[in-house]
Amino acid sequence: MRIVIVVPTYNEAKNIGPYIEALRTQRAGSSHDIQVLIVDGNSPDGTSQIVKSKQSTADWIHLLVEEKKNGLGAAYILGFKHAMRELNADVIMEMDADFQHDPNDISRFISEIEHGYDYVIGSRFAKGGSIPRDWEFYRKVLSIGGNIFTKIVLGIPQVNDFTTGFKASRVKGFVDSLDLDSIMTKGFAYKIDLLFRMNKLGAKIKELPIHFHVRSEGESKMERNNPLESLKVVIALKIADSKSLLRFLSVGLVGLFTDTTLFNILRIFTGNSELGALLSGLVAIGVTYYLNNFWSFGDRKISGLQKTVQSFVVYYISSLIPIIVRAKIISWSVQYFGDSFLVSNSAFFTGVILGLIWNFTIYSKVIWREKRNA
Ligand SMILES: Nc1nc2c(ncn2[C@@H]2O[C@H](COP(=O)(O)OP(=O)(O)OP(=O)(O)O)[C@@H](O)[C@H]2O)c(=O)[nH]1
Ligand SMILES: [Mg+2]
Repeated sequence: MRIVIVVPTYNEAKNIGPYIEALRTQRAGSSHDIQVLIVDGNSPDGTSQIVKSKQSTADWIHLLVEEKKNGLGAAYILGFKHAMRELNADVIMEMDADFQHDPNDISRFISEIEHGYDYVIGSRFAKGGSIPRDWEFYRKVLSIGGNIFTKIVLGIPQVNDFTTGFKASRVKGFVDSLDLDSIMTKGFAYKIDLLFRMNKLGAKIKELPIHFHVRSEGESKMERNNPLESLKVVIALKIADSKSLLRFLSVGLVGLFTDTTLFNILRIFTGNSELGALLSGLVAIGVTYYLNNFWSFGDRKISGLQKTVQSFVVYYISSLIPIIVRAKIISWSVQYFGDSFLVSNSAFFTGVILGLIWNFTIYSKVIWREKRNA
C-alpha cells in the first residue's frame, strides 16, 4: 500500500529535521511505501528550506508551500488533493510535525487499515490514551468537554476524540468520495467536519489510544478562536443533518391538516363519516408522500413510474403500521388503567411519538435511503 503522511507545518524549523529523520527510520522498518507530504504555510523561519535540503537525500519527501499561513484545514485539504491526484495514495495519514504524535505509532495505524478499518483515529480520550499532564486547566476542560459535547450532539457514540490530529484514512471509497471543497472551515475544526462525513460514508472507524506528548520545540499555533469555531461547526453540521427531520415533521403537520379538513368537508357533503375518513386518510398519505419525496428527502428523490408505485406501496403499508400499533396501545391502556381523558390521551401521544420515530426511520433508512458512493 502507498501511505502518504500529510504534515502541515508553520514555523517548525527546530522540529522538521529530526522529524523527517524519525520518519526515515519508520519507513525503513515498514513493508509499505511510505511517502511524506509537507504542506508549509510559507513559514518565515525557513522550515521549507530545511525540507528542500532533506529532499536531496530522500525522494519520498514532497513539499507544497502555500502562499501564506492559511489555517490547518486549508493546508490539509491542499495536501489531501495532492496526495490523491499526484501521489496515488491508498491511505492518507494526518500528523503534526512537533513530536506530539509519536512516529513509532505510525505502524499501528497502518496495521488497523490492513485489518479492514477505513478510518483510524488516534484517540487521546479512549482508554489507554492521554493528554499532557501539564496542560493548562482550561485547555484540558475545553478539550475533554468539547469532545463529550460533540459526541452527544452529532450522535457518534463510538468516537471519543473528534479533534485529534493523528489519523489514517482509506482513500478508495472514502477520501476520494468526499467533496473536499465544501469542508466548512479552513481552520482547526475541519477535523470535526471530516470525521462526520467519513462516518456518513459508512467508514469502519477504529479508535486507537495514543499518548499526546508535549510539543518538543517551537511555538503553538493554536488559534484562540478554535473552541468557538468548533462549536459553530458542530451546530451547523447538526442543523444540516436535521433538515430532513424538520421537513418531515412539517410535512406531518400538513398531512394532519389535509386529513382533518377533507374529512370534515366529505362528512358534511356525503353524510358518511366512515367513507370520509377513508378518503381523507388516503389523500393525506398521497400528499405527504409527494411532499416527502420532493422536499424532506428531495436530495434522494424517487422518479420513474415503477419505482414510484413500488415505493408508494411500501410507504402506505409502513405508514399504516404505527396507526394500528397506536390503536392497540390505546385499547390496552384503557383496558388496564380505565378509560379516562388522561389515560387515552397519554396512550395516543405515546403512539404518535412511536409512530414518528417509526416513520422517520423507515422513510430515511428504507424508502429514501441515502445513496452511498462506491
Ligand atoms: N501549513 C500550516 N500548518 C499549520 C497551521 N497551523 C498549524 N500548523 C501546523 O499544524 C500542526 C499542528 O499545529 P500545533 O500548533 O502543533 O497545534 P496543537 O498541536 O493543537 O497545539 P500545541 O499542543 O500547542 O502544539 C503543526 O505541525 C503546525 O506547525 C497553518 O495555518 N498552516
Ligand atoms: Mg502541536
